[in-house]
Amino acid sequence: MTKQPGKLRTLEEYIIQTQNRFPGATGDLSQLLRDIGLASKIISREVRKAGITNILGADGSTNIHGESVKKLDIFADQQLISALDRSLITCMVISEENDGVVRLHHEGGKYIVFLDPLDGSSNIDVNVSIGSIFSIYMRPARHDGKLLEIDALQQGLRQVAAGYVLYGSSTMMAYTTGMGVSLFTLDPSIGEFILAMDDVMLPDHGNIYSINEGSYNSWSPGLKKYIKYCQVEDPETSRPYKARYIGSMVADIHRTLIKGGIFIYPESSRYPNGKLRLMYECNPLSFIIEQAGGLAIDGRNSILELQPEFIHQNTPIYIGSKQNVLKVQEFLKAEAVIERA
Ligand code: P6P
Repeated sequence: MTKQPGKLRTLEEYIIQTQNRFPGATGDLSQLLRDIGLASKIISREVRKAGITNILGADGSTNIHGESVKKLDIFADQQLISALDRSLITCMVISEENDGVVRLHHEGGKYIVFLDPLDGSSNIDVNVSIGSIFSIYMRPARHDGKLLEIDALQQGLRQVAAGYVLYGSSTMMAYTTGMGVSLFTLDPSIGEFILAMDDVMLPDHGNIYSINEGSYNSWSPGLKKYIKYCQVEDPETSRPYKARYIGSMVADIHRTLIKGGIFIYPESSRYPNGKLRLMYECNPLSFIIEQAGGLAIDGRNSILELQPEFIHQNTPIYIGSKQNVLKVQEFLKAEAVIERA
């Protein structure tokens, strides 16, 4: 059951109070989370006024995936990276907006941070919710103290913290350090994130499925059968399900965290390895959902157990309430058996 907090608690107070539960804590991770909190407040301010200033629209450049880059993407990337650079505890940043790794000024920093600075940016011009995603790893120790790009290629299981900021009807931050999921709402009148929910747990089953049905023809037979299963009337299992797809992963995952159900971005003819990125979309959001009692798989294996081979790697993802993910896995496995027969 998700606990509603008692007295008003800011993000800063909450981070310090949870840090005090670990006597050996140095305060570095707390500082890193505060840095991200500050940067996201600045990004939120720009997102809110994007319709007024001429910050909307592409700036003509494209990111590593060939997607046109909106000016807010660049602004968000710069704000987050400079916030992390200032506190000298992060050594390297990998972001969707930069082809290679970004080595920060203090190469001795103990953390490696992955960022999707402004996920869903294609929705900026139509005023649909967008979000920032972050994923934090410890830098592996090396005898020679060197920092190599492969130091960033760690399984999602090794994340020390992860979270997102959703710029929606309100600005909300969700994060986890492996001790459950906490949810904060930004109160713009005081410029503080206020604790809204603690130990967030998503429902074990939900009657919402979320997938881009435009790519139906390129789905696997098992996935087609699963979506048809969701659409059959059955009051016993609260079917037919509702279909909800925002096209902004942070918004679709946030709804899944609160209401339950399943979000799917499968492999397809256009995206043979899926469209979404493992390190800065799927891993952090899978950490959040699994900490809230849900599941996240690539169709066969746990997302968090995937061993990355390169920093911008894609993966298919089936993520959400445990029962919903287990059910789609059943359909995918049955298809695999038929194919082998
Ligand atoms: P499609 C946004 O561009 C994004 O990376 C995710 O936020 C979102 O879930 C997905 O792509 C939407 O992709 O192919 O359905 O438009």
